[in-house]
Amino acid sequence: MINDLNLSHMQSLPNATILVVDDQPINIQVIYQILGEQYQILMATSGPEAINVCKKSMPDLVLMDVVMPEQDGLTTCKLMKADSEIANIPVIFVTGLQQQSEENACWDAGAVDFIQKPVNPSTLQNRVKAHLTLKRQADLLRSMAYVDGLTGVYNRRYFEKYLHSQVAVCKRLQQPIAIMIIDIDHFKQYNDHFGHLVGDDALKLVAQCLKNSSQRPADLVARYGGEEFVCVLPNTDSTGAAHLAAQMLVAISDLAIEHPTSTTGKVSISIGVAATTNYTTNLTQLADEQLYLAKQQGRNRYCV
Ligand code: GH3
Ligand code: MG
Ligand code: MG
Ligand code: MG
Repeated sequence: MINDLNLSHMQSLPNATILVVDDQPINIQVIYQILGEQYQILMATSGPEAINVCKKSMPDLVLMDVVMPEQDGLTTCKLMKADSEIANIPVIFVTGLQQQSEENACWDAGAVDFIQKPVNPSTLQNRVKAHLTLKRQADLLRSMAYVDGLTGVYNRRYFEKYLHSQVAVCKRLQQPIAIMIIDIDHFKQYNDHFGHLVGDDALKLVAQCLKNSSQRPADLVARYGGEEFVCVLPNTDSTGAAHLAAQMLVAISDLAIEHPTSTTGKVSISIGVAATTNYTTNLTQLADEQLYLAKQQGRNRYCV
């Protein structure tokens, strides 16, 4: 996910990836010999390269040299902490600097720890292990806070956050943005007929189907609540959003989930679509109004 809420990089400790940044390859070699058997090691020999590797590979931890030509480790760490996409990656400084003031500068730059060169292998191993464990727990908490427990898609809290951030991105790039609100038709009757547990299974199937239908990496599907879902579509106008809505109706119909009391005999959805290039528009309210129309006009359709 393209922003600070990246949840796709939770890794177990044994598979953790560590980026080692040092302008002297021999120093990287020393750390590689200590950690290379347990972890996947990435390397960078300058600050700018380190930031590129972080964005591309999202390592779980960075071991950073302080003194480097061009852009030192302190500046690099500060840049990382200011960039929401990679700010959550913990940075440990590994340096030969001795002064207390220099050590303090490392903390001020946003480091989680500080290791002296020459490196004591046991200290390095144990500090790394401790920080990777903390990182893994933090990732897990973040994911639990933003993922819907039943369906596995994002929850409403994440939707609000994501929509907010993407409106800002689209405004900056002068691109349209669209959202959809998706509501399962006659779902109360479905539960009444099959029971809540079967209803839960249907919700899971619908959620996964909607997620699979969305096409671009920036598209986001979330559970809005109950039997309602939302979809955020950055850089999408009403025509593009309507196109996707039509595809979702077909995809849900193709699931062919039996629903004896619905008009089609299958579970169907209604969709309210709203798109804008006016970034102060309340998209959720607009989409909700369109959803209401879709229900009024007979369900199993979208309105835009
Ligand atoms: P409409 O076509 O107008 O949307 O009718 P509806 O029955 O889908 O709408 P209504 O708002 O009357 O009922 C929504 C139902 O969704 C009621 C509730 O039982 C069901 N529901 C909401 N959350 C869950 C859930 O987590 N699990 C299950 N099984 N059902 C849920
Ligand atoms: Mg150096
Ligand atoms: Mg509803
Ligand atoms: Mg409904």
